[in-house]
Amino acid sequence: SAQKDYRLWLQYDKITNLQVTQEYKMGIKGIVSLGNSETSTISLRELESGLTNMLGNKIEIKSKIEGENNLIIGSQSSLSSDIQKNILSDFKRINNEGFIIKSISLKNKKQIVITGKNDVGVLYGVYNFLRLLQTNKSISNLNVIDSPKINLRVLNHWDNLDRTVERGYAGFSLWNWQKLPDFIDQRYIDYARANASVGINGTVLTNVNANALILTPQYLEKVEALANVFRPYGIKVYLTARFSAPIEIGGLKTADPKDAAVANWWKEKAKEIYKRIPDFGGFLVKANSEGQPGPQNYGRDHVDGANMLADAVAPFGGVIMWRAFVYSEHDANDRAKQAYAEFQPYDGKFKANVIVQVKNGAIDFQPREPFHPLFGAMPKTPIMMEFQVTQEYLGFSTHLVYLPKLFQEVLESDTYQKGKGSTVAKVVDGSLTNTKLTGIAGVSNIGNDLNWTGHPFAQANWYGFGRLAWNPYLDAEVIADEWLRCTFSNNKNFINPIKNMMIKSREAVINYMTPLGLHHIMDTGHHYGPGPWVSDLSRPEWNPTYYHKADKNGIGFDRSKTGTNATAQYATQVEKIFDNLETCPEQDLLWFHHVSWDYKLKNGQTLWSGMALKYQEGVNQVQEMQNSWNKAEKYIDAERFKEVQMLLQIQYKEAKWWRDACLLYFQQYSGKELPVGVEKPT
Ligand code: GCW
Repeated sequence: SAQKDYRLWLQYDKITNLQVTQEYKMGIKGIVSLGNSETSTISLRELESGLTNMLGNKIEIKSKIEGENNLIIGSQSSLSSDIQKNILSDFKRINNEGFIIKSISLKNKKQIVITGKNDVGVLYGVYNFLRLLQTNKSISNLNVIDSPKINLRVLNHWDNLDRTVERGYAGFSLWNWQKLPDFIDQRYIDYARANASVGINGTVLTNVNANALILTPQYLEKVEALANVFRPYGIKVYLTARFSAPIEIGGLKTADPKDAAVANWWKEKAKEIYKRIPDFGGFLVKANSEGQPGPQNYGRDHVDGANMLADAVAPFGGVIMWRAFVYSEHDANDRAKQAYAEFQPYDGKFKANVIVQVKNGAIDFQPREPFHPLFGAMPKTPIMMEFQVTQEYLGFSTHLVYLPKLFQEVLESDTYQKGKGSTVAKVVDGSLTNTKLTGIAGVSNIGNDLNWTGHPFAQANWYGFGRLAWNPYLDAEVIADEWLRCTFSNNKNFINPIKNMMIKSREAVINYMTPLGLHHIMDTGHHYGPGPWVSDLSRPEWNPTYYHKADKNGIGFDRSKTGTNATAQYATQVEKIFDNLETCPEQDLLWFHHVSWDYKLKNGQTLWSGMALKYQEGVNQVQEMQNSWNKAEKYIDAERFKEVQMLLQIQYKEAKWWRDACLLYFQQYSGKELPVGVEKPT
């Protein structure tokens, strides 16, 4: 069953429900594949093996449509005109990557058509069709018409060339640079399948902090080999571009973006890359951030740097994903304000193929952050979302935390930038400002562990990221339901309690780590476990004490107008809500306000008691997760059951560690007893 771990949500187990199997066997008598590209071959192969495994018998592959109840797969142009007639109007409703799954009547015979404008759309349709079966949905009267709402749906691998992964907790990098380009690991193919099955269409192979070596011919040859594997799955390859590459590998004296030789070096580099990889996606750049080189080293700005690179890839249709994750020790009064302060004035100044990549919150991938104020604030600039799928601040791959809940919360947040209903999702899918170039990135949690992601449930975060990248309006609970059925079982006695466990897991981690708007109090450097006491780091804004500001008077970071006025970076309606203690959501209280230990929470508890009880609640929630999981044993394989059971036991131990460490530390300032109901530290 290590196999099961490896197969992710593409298990294709034999369906146990007889009635369901009966329906599928009646409804699928043969497959007719009309395409002849590599992608169509993949579609056919996926269907064939998926159906064979799920139904327990082989489905006939037919060279032409004979009889009824065939699955006809092929892109629009490959369909005969009598089939096209049935679905012509549906093609108007999909974009280039969309698909149509439809029951039609052809010469009075019932057939199912899976189509799209091109073969990748068909492949997405095939995976969706297989998912219908995996989740035991009826296929008797199909009419699914769907398209991705975001153009660039990419994973960001923080993988270094030595195969270490920055903030990676699932082994080493998948990319075996030493054996590439000639050795194609089966894992690359299975990685592509998994991504395509949820609609991910891009991958940045290298760490934003990586060196420039990846851009040398020796490595580009290897990148090309990976691109060739991923291409038929609809996945484009991107690379990080270290800004100082012209010096480090190009032999130039400078990397000044205004220097003609530098601009030319990048143009030539782009040409070289596109010669190997004609559909290369473009570059992701971390510049002048946490010590990385950038245009500011030469007195230039982000616009100069991004536009110079944009010019280099524009002739080939490439994009520049320029990160807005910047902060500096020189303006340490409030790190949360810096990205907005630096980037917002650049609105409208970037070239058309630049998209600014913004983390979901203004600090750094915390268990909870209010949405980043840049969303909606740069209407003339494409802005893409950066989520972190790897759990840097959320217990690595040891803690079970279902992240789509976090992603959904951010996407649903209302920026009010164009009045009520201006959600982050509408910024990201471009509908708010009619932006054509749109994107979403997830910092990958994938490594070479047998199960890819370290924790079996961390697979759900990869899956869920992909589903939300396809459609940022999906509900996290629906995604959890799908994932559980595809990954484990369709038995509702398993699904219901375990789904509930997943849904609650995100609030649990907030409760036992950073309740009520606390943030960045993890131990230093590695960010695992509590460290609210750390105060001696070289840069002030790296210290947990900088973020919680606990003292005898109270706790919290005053970002309201009596403090750093970070709230002013939001639209007025939002600013007012956050600014005012009465209206500021309690979940963000200590993010925006410094309040006294006696401050009365909405439920009547004092801040101190309420906070202590939240820590306890987090611990209790992990215990409930354990109880739910223990009841799941009889529904799933022993190996994954045991793995999750052991991991939950660690999580429970560490939830108590968090509670005890934080409460003992903060108690020195509050000077108060723990309230009834909070267990004494052991
Ligand atoms: O969260 C911080 C991480 C760094 C990371 C950086 C970034 C890749 O601690 O490890 O570097 O963010 O996003 O650039």
